[in-house]
Parts: sequence; C-alpha cells; structure tokens
Amino acid sequence: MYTQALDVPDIAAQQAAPHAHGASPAEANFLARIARDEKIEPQDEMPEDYRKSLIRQISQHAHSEVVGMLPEGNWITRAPSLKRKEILLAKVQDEGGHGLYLYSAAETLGASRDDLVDALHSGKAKYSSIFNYPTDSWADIGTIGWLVDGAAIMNQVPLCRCSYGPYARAMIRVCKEESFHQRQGFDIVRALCEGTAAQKQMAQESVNRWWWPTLMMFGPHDSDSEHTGQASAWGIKRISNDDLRQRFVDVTVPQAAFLGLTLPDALLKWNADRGHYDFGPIDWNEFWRVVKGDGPCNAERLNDRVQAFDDGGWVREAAAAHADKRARRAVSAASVRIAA
Ligand code: BYC
Repeated sequence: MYTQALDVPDIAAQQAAPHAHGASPAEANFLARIARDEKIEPQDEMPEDYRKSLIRQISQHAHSEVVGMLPEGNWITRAPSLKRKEILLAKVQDEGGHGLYLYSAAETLGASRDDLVDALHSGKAKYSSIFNYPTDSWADIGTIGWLVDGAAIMNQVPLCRCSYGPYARAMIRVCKEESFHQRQGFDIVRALCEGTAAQKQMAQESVNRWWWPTLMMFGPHDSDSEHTGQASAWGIKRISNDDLRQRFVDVTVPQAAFLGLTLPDALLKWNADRGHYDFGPIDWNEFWRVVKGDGPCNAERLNDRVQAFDDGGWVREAAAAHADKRARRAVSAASVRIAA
C-alpha cells in the first residue's frame, strides 16, 4: 500500500513561473529548468539559497536516519526470536546505509561531512522529532516499522521526484528498503494482535504512545511551515506537510481496523464530504518542545551518537591509513611503469 507511486501534482510547474518574474537570466534559466521538471545536477548552476536549503533538508534527513538507529538498536539483543533479531539487525543496518547515501548527497552540494556531523553533535542541526521517544516494549519495534516507517515512506516517495538529482536517486533505493521496514513492523504488530490478550494489549499500548508523535513527523501545519512555499517552487517538496499527513491518516485507519486496534483519537471520523478522515488537533507545544531539544530522550540520543562516533574513531583512522597506503602504492606503481 505504501510502495505505490503517489499521484504527485506538479507543484513546481505551477509555482516556478511566477517566481521567474524579475529574476536574473541565470535564475530564470534555473526556474525554467525546474518548470520543465529537469533534474538539477551537482555541476549545474543553481541559486545559493537552493543549495543551502537542500543541504539543510538532506543533512537533517541523514541525521534522522542515523539517530533513528538508536531506538531500535535498543531491542536487537532482546528480540524475541533469532528470525526477529536477524530482521531487526538488517533494518537497523539499512538505516545506517540511508544516512550514508544522504550525507554523500549533501556532499555533492559542497557540504563537508565533518561540518554536518559537528552540527548534529553540537545540537545545532535538527533531526526528526520522532526519535526522541523511548522504545519501552517489543511492540514499539513493530509500531515504529508500521507507523514511523509508513509515515517516512509517505513523505519520501514524492522526494523520489524532487528536482535535485542525487537526492531523488538516493530516495528511490531508500523507499524500496523502507517498504520492507514497514512490512516487517506491520508483521510484528499483526503477530502480537493475533497472540494472547496481553500481547494484543502491548500492541495497543504502543500504538497509543506512537500515534500522535508519528503525525508530528510531517512537520508543522502548512500555514506555519516556513519552508514549504519556496521548497515547492523549487521542486524539492512535491506535497505539503498537511496533505501528506492526511494521506497517511487515510491509509492507516483501515490498517488499524484490520489489526483490531484503536487509534487514540476520539475525533477520528470519516468525512464523506471531504472524502478523508477528520482527526483531532495535534499538540504543537509538545512538537516544538521535542524539536527544540526537550523531548523524553533528546539528551540520551545525542550522548549515544557522540559516544558511537568517538568509539568509531579508530575505524576512520584505519580506513584513512589504508586509503593512503593504496594511493602511495598506486603512485609508485605508476612511476615504475613510466621508468620502464
Ligand atoms: N522533526 O518549514 P518546515 C525515518 C523543522 S527518517 C524535527 O515545514 P520543511 C526513519 C524543519 O526542519 C525520517 N524538525 O520544514 C529512520 C524546520 O526547521 P529548520 C526523516 C522538524 O523542511 C530510521 C522547521 O521545523 N525524514 O523515517 O519544509 C528508522 C519548520 O518546518 C520536523 C526526512 O527527513 C520534525 N518532524 O519540512 C525509521 C524527510 N518537521 O530546518 C525511520 C526529508 C519540521 O528551518 N525532510 N521540522 O531548522 C522533509 O521532507 C522536510 O524537511 C520535513 C519538514 C517535512 C521534515
């Protein structure tokens, strides 16, 4: 259900034209390319603000993938069977891989990996609010896969069509892997719902905790979203925060019904006039508190990330020494060939 390509409206084509008015020839050319839905590649001319905005979004996305390994990593040693452990290990490794593709995509825009990582470690850069909540039970691993990865796919499928080539291409592979993640999560929740009453209760309790934070993943309402207008005009954002959130609610409600679970929102109700589910208000105070560093696990997540980075220092040193040795060997082999 999450993997199918979304019917994406061409926001860029609709919005780029007005911005071309009064633009320099270089900007007008850039906007015309966006309107034609051409991919912008690293060597192409691009407005400085476009480059900066992409570095902001892509690096925060990379940080989210890497920090996102922590809540689930917490359960690798406690997975209930060898099969579940293998699947979870593979999923967490995938998230690390997504972080690496995304840091590489940001580097194509001239960003330095060290600067990006420093920004995360110093608390300057954001990462997704969702990873600042604790994983208290095994059911949380299922809920993260089902809801959190489900929300991530909803947001990321349109990014496969984003105007910046390296980001769009990275997203294609990421979405394929996220689709497996979503299914494994759904499978965990389904197994719990088909199990004992206590197991089903564990699933329900987990969904009660994760539902609202998952809806917050899509970001502030469109009316409060600082970047949506410009990001849409540049073809980075194809669907707005509120529209993605609504699509997510619409596909998830029937899934919860299939599982026999209740979503914790008394105002959740099908609205035949709109052709969508209505849902209750989001607690934006909680959202901004968590985004600004005061969520249940913000401090723990950053400490763990910094610790993991420091612990991996010897690997980076060894890899650099190995690359240096290979480079020196290649130079001496080339000079032997020239001499011969
Ligand atoms: N959490 O103007 P807005 C995953 C910030 S990884 C924190 O709407 P924009 C997974 C926003 O950055 C999923 N901050 O921004 C991994 C901005 O602040 P700055 C991660 C948030 O960029 C492992 C300010 O609020 N996905 O799923 O137009 C295991 C104003 O917002 C959040 C991505 O990163 C938030 N939830 O739209 C399992 C996708 N929401 O930057 C799963 C790529 C908003 O001005 N990113 N903010 O300081 C995007 O699509 C967009 O950046 C967003 C926000 C929709 C997130």
